[in-house]
Amino acid sequence: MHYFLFPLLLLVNKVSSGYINRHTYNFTLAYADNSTSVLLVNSQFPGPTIRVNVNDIVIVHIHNALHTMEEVTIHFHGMLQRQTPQMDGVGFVSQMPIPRGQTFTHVFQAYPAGTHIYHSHAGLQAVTTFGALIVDDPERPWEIPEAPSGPIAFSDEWKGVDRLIQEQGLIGSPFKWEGEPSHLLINGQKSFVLTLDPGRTYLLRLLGATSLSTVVFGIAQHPMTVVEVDGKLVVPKRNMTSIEIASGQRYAVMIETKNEYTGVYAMQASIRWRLAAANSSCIGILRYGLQSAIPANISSLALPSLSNETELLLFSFSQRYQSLLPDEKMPPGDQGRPDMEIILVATQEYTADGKGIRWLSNNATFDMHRLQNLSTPLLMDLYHGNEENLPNDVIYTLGSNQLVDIVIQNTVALNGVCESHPMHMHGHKFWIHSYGTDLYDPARNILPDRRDPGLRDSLMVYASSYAYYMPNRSVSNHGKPCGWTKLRMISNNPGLWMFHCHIGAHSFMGMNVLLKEDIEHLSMTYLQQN
Ligand SMILES: *[C@@H]1O[C@H](CO)[C@@H](O)[C@H](O)[C@H]1NC(C)=O
Ligand SMILES: *[C@@H]1O[C@H](CO)[C@@H](O)[C@H](O)[C@H]1NC(C)=O
Ligand SMILES: *[C@@H]1O[C@H](CO)[C@@H](O)[C@H](O)[C@H]1NC(C)=O
Ligand SMILES: *[C@@H]1O[C@H](CO)[C@@H](O)[C@H](O)[C@H]1NC(C)=O
Ligand SMILES: *[C@@H]1O[C@H](CO)[C@@H](O)[C@H](O)[C@H]1NC(C)=O
Ligand SMILES: *[C@@H]1O[C@H](CO)[C@@H](O)[C@H](O)[C@H]1NC(C)=O
Ligand SMILES: *[C@@H]1O[C@H](CO)[C@@H](O)[C@H](O)[C@H]1NC(C)=O
Ligand SMILES: *[C@@H]1O[C@H](CO)[C@@H](O)[C@H](O)[C@H]1NC(C)=O
Ligand SMILES: *[C@@H]1O[C@H](CO)[C@@H](O)[C@H](O)[C@H]1NC(C)=O
Ligand SMILES: [Cu+2]
Repeated sequence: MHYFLFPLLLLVNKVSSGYINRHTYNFTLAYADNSTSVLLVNSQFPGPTIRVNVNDIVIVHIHNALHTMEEVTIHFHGMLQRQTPQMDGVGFVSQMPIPRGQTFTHVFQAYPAGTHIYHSHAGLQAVTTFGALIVDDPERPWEIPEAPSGPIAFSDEWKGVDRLIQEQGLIGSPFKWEGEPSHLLINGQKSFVLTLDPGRTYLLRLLGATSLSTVVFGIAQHPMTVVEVDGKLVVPKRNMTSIEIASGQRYAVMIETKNEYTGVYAMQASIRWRLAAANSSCIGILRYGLQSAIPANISSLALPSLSNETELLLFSFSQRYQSLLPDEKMPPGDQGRPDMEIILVATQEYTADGKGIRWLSNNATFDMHRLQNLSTPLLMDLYHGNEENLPNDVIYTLGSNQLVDIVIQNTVALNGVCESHPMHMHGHKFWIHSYGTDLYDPARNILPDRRDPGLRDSLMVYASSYAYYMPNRSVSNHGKPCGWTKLRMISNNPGLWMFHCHIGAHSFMGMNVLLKEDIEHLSMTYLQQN
């Protein structure tokens, strides 16, 4: 057990040398149209964009203005929260959930630069409770205009389905599935129009703000050059007709508009890795200037060619993004091996009564209701050396500055389908070391797939067999291995961090673990607000 004598209210004014800018935002969380289904930030959808420079101090007052007993937290997805793990926005883990009428103030340093998101981390609220968090780096290499629309967020919509009833069904006995989303939305709209000038190069920021869907996106006749992945610079990947954006992932891409006075092109976002509802694709328009008339019949426009699952798998397994910066290269390890390897076997099982369904990691499920009776957040307990409330079956302990590999082993769900899981790690970036089909073999799968994989914070664990579109599915395959992904990270950020599936339903059904990292060096800095 560790005891810490640091004063809890350590006020730090200067984080690094030089003048620090502070930016304050007021977020009021309330239901749209007084419907408990749709929870919005400041009545906007998507929520207001936070835009600051790297290393600035961001202050966000989160006010719970709901008229029910629903509690909220906001997570700043992509922020490392170095020295401020208590600002990570996970209920019962980094803070108590914010009750009705109360305000919680986040104060953190914007780091690293890039394209990020903020979203609710409570229940399925994030279906509508999200917005862009853009951290500019004055030294970023591109000097081109950004799309005047601002960041472009993809999300899914369940028309006529109440979110609270969805939540009840997911952890109820019997289990009741919410159904697939009825539509994808682009920036909250079913008919998004992006107006750009002809003959220029633009930067578009694409946000995977979906709760369930993995999206492929493209714009007809406008190939994309991917320059940034989850906020990190990558070796530019040119001529991408479409790109895959899983829940929690972000991309910055460049496109060139053609030298023509008028032009109207279709853009399209479609669902991959799940059996999508009919017409759930979202078709938007790119037009050159206001002078370009949008045709009355949109379906007369040619659609972009979007990769299917086979092509997406091929890309991720063999051609994926690479780190650009020399100081962001993956360490090779000792003859390929890390200091520590963790294998997480993800399974789906019935609850003891045989009617409910949960997701498990190494046989332990972690739905947040397990923590509902806590009166202090687990991180605060750890800070005070109190480990008695820790859910030890879902905690993985990391030492100081270790090279850690984590393998996520996918298995076939109860219905015989192997799903894909977009896994997100709080407090970290990691390298995707390797991907594989079927079962991970620690003795053989030692070498990375490629040199210099990209750093990111949200990856896909693919279904490499028994996926929904493959012919040989059967419930008798339940539990069989069906693909794995290995990430590599350095444990250099003391804290208690969630590592979880970013599919809202899967996380709600327990697909979460906690990384208890270098608690010897845990500090919680409270940065000054002015
Ligand atoms: C936030 O709300 C407080 C209290 O209502 C107000 O004084 C302050 O000016 C607001 N700040 C911003 C940035 O809107
Ligand atoms: C919103 O819903 C609450 C609870 O159902 C009700 O008390 C209140 O009158 C409603 N407000 C409006 C403006 O409809
Ligand atoms: C770009 O991709 C398209 C379609 O995949 C291909 O036909 C074309 O040759 C590529 N262009 C370049 C310059 O690589
Ligand atoms: C999908 O769109 C087509 C064409 O607009 C329409 O005929 C069909 O009914 C739609 N299907 C659903 C399930 O909405
Ligand atoms: C719209 O265009 C499509 C493709 O050109 C055509 O099949 C369809 O009949 C048109 N719909 C209307 C309402 O004109
Ligand atoms: C994807 O498209 C290719 C042709 O480009 C085809 O061979 C393959 O079967 C398709 N895969 C799926 C899952 O539809
Ligand atoms: C999970 O439990 C099963 C049987 O109860 C056991 O065979 C298996 O080894 C366990 N898996 C892990 C990763 O602990
Ligand atoms: C929380 O407390 C209530 C009331 O004492 C109890 O019924 C429930 O089982 C507890 N929940 C957990 C997860 O411990
Ligand atoms: C059936 O599943 C197995 C196990 O993943 C796979 O190796 C095989 O190719 C599949 N067969 C067909 C016809 O898809
Ligand atoms: Cu999942």
